[in-house]
Amino acid sequence: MKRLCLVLTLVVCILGLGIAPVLGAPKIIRLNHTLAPDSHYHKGLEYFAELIAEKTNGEVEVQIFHSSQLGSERDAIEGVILGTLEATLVSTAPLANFSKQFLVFDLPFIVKDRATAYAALDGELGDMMAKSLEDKGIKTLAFWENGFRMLTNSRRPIERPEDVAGLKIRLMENPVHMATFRVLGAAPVPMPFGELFTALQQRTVDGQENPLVIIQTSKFYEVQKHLALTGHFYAPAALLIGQRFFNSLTPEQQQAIQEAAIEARDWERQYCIDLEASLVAELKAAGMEVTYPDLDAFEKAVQPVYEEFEAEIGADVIRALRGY
Ligand code: EAX
Repeated sequence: MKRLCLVLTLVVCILGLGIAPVLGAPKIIRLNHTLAPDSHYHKGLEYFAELIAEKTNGEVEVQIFHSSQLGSERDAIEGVILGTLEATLVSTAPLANFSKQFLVFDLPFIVKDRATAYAALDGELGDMMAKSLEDKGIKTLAFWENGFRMLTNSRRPIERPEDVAGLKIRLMENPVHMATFRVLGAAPVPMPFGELFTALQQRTVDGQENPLVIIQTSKFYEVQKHLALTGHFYAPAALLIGQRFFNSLTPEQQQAIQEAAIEARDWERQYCIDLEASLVAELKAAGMEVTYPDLDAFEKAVQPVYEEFEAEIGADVIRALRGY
């Protein structure tokens, strides 16, 4: 009898220990991204976390891991699929390895201005892209902005497409991006972002391409002399959360997260726009030499990429993004 009491007490204690933190403690969303703590992603995510804390009265907490602390963008997407990571903010380019619906945004010069990109991402095209991830267990909360990508390198100023030939350029893992630089005669090197600074520093690659805000906050100006304002790709960012995790939350918590994702999206997009005006001057002051290449010539030079991918992406989808 005594022993039974002891066992029962133990069981109650163990159960109690297990349940108490669950009842009292917040639900944790661990969110990984690859950029620096002063990047547009991180600032937007801090606001996102604040909004969620407010809207759920602290029931849900977002813990942000910057600088690829929990892995590359591909690792993070896989983590969200497997449920080993709750959420991530990634460029849409690596998502093309999981769903072809994303490829259209990777075409060079397809997005001419932000208003067009936002209308497409917040409308039918964005819905289609989000839907294509659902059967993988990924819920897309919103499309944020990474930005218009600019080319940097350590070898020479870029004015014309021919200047790119022969350069080793690090790219995101994306078939359309790779094809674009191959058509320009460059040697494309796919590599996770977390390895990029060292690769540039050690000259394993000659150059890379990223939005100005990343060139600034990841300090690429320390290891790259030449900046060409090409804006050749527009990179959206996708805020992703695991569907199974999301389903484990109450409807009120789910709504709070969804609202916060949209509010923080608008905040982050505006932050990017406001910042852009000053970035060229700042990068010049940091020692970069800036060129304004012949963009018509670049656009003409990369036309074969459209032919290469038209069948795979769909002529109607390409037209939809071009004509929004
Ligand atoms: O999504 O890998 C890249 O160059 C991306 O711009 C970065 O990871 C942010």
